[in-house]
Amino acid sequence: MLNPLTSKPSNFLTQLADAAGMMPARRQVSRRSANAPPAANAVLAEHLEPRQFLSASSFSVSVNELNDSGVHGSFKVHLSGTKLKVDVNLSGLEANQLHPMHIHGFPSEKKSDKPTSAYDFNGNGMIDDAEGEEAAGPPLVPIVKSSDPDSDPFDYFKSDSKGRLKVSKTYDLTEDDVKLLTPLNVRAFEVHGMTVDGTYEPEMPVGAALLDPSANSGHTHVPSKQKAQDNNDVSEKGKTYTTKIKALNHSGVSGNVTVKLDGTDLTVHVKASGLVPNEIHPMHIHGFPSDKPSENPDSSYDFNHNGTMDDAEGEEAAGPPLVPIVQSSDPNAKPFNYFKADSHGKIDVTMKYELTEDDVKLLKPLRIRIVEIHGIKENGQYLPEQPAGYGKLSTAAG
Ligand SMILES: [Cu+2]
Repeated sequence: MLNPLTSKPSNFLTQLADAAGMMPARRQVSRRSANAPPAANAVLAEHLEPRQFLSASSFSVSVNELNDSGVHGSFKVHLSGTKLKVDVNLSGLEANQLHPMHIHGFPSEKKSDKPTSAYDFNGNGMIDDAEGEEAAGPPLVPIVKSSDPDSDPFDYFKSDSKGRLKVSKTYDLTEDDVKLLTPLNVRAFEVHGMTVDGTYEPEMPVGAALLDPSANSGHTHVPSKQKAQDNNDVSEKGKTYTTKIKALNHSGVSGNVTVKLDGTDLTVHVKASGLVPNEIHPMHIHGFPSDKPSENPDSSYDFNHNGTMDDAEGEEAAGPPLVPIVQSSDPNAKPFNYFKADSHGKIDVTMKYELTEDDVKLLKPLRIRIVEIHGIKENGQYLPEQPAGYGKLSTAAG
């Protein structure tokens, strides 16, 4: 049986020795199949828990199609210290299109589930992106062209003219990122992007894989669909929800958001200040497709204990993005077309979105959802996805 914990003691000691200059540096190899007695490992693993980021682990898996995409291929990952090497080899993708890919997982270390029809909360016969995230968890590492995924999280790869995507890339992660990413064996890989009803939707899931099926049954936390389906009536007429934005991560951001849903028309007004000037600020309405109420992203979600509410931690609290607040009336077609703050760090926008009925079923009920504004500067570096502020929606008075 695979047990990545078995690799810890030897790698940890090797690295300690390396750091102390006692041994020549040597290539990190996977020791997934090492066969040490489990009892001894359990004890050692407990001692080594805080230093998990020093261990090496590797997984190599087949990617299975989602949403009848016809996508297939392989995903390999090797984590050694803070270096993450990924090798993706996919075919059957839509040609010449952007295909976002991520390693998904829960910062709390809850195991990723397979995005199966058990997660089809709006009953449309598809696994929508937010449904996939409720199963597999938020994106922990985006697979992008830049070797620093925190500063360029939307710099995704395109498929070639034959619908293939071959990527071999090494990322320099921070230790905080590695703490969120590990243990790798309970994580999942997902690839996105397909045409639905004539529109290319970059975020629609098309393939997925659990990194270690032997450590993960793939159905550990499937919620009941009942509550979500009870809320699937799309006929709501013109109720207005508001919230006051509270700063996260000492951003100094404040503001107000108004959201009105009228059938499938969603009107959003955001007025915010204290943002990083002239930078894009992703904004979303977050929530769980299962209709579990969003929780405030407070310090109890700081799973890597770095004093920062990281994006994935915020998503574990508030849920995946349900609707991105973008500069296009069709958010499924342009999910990364975010607004920029002006030179004074302000955003004041009103947008009307034409949602599908399927989207509305996922979005409702608004009173349990949270609006989040992202984008902060940390140590001189702009991080577009780190949370800058949030507010819980509630019904407007009067
Ligand atoms: Cu968001």
